[in-house]
Amino acid sequence: MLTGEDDNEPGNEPDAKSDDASSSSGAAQPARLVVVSNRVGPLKDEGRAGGLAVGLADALRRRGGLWFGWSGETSPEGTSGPEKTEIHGQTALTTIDLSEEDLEGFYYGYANRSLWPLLHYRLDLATFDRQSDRIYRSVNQRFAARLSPLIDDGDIVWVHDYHFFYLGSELRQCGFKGRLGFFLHIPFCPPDILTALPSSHDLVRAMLAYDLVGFQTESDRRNFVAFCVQELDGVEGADGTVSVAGRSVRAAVFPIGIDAESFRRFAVSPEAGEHEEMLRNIARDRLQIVGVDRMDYSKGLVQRLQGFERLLEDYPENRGAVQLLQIAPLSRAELGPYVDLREELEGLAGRLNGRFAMLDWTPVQIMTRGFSRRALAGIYRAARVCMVTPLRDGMNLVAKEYVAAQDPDDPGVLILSRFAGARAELGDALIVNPYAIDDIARALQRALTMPLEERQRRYESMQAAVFTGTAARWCDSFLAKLDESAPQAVV
Ligand code: ADQ
Repeated sequence: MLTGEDDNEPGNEPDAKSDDASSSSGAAQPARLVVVSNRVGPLKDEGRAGGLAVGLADALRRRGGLWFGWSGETSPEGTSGPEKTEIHGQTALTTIDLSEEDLEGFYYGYANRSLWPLLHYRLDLATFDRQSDRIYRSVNQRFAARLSPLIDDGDIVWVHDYHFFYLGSELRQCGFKGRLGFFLHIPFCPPDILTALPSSHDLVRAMLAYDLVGFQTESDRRNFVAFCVQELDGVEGADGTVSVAGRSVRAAVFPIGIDAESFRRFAVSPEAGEHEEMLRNIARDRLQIVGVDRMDYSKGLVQRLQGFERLLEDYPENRGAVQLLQIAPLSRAELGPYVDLREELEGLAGRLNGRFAMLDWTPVQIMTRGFSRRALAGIYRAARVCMVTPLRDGMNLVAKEYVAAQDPDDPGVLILSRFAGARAELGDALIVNPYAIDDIARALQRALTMPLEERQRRYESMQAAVFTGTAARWCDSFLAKLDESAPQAVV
């Protein structure tokens, strides 16, 4: 996801449209790329950008382009206020504000109280109200209206994630006739869950305005196709297309990756070394287990702590010999389920520490602060085990970062949820059911006692996958498929 928590570099002239914007796919130059996402940038990976930003920045640099989204700020004018643009070489970063009402209805409301839980299969946490639905559609419409004058039909437009399901159809309404793609970074739940959303038919119909819709996994793609077939009387074609009432969209799988080479370099940087050493010194001869996740209920943090507690109960030789560092930066901390989660985790960690701690040993440490990419790489390298146990996750980049950061001579062990998208590529991790506390405890024990030879064998196969399925490849394969798609007629 584009968290956009990093600051962008200052830019030069405020001019969003590049000179060769009208070049079409038939010409030698590839079409100009226009990326739309909730948060924008950063363009340069100086140790701060996530895999996604790196992949996109690379493509934007090569093609020249525009990256358009929310500034991260609110103002009374909201989406009708002035654009802010930074130019970096051939690429412009252009953002607009939201109003307070938009922030509440669009971002906190529909995107994060309705869609996020629902698409992560958490019908129990999803709430729906027509006011948020209305504001969400309206923000999509206004973003399309602001973007429209900045692009032309020779451009290739790539919209990202659950904030902008309607943006493509709104752009078509504004008259855009060029190629239009969409990528969903989070899961797409089965039709039986999605239909609980009062406007689910409208939402999926809006997705049909795109020429290409990309998903992280085959199961997400199948769920989308199933919705079109079961709910909208669509017909599945042989070539990955699905047609509904005369409109046809191609649905395909593009697992997102990381910039593995950079991450490996980060892991041997002096800053990484300092963090690795610090952690090893603190742990002394204890084995370190690490978890790195936004504090989100989709990440399975409660069950993870319970699994660790079960390890200490069932395998008492680990008492005093292992410790768990959970890095969990706060996210959407204003929303009720996130407040509850934080309380529950802190209570759980407090009880666990109270029950097992020794004078010189604290079993669990939870940290909510952020780290630079290099520091994080050092922390991964110091950890014998990394727990990536979401209850549901689109992909999970932490799993890939942990693998990329390992020392090939003494690699650690990845414990991975069967419900993370990364499972499809990282089958040589120890795969667990994140709901099954005993399963987590058993996997932890196995990881902590795994012989070097087995750790190396598993690492070898996983690193091959991580270094092949990179962020650049994800980006290139999506754009290649979009390049070859015929633009849809304007609806
Ligand atoms: P997220 O839910 O944010 O992304 P994830 O893929 O794990 O989940 O990415 C999190 C990123 O934040 C990682 O790059 C990680 O290193 C970084 N991070 C976490 N804690 C940090 C800290 N304290 N300091 C610094 N960096 C930290 C969504 C979907 C995922 C999907 C991605 C990309 O939910 O399933 O993999 O988008 O498509």
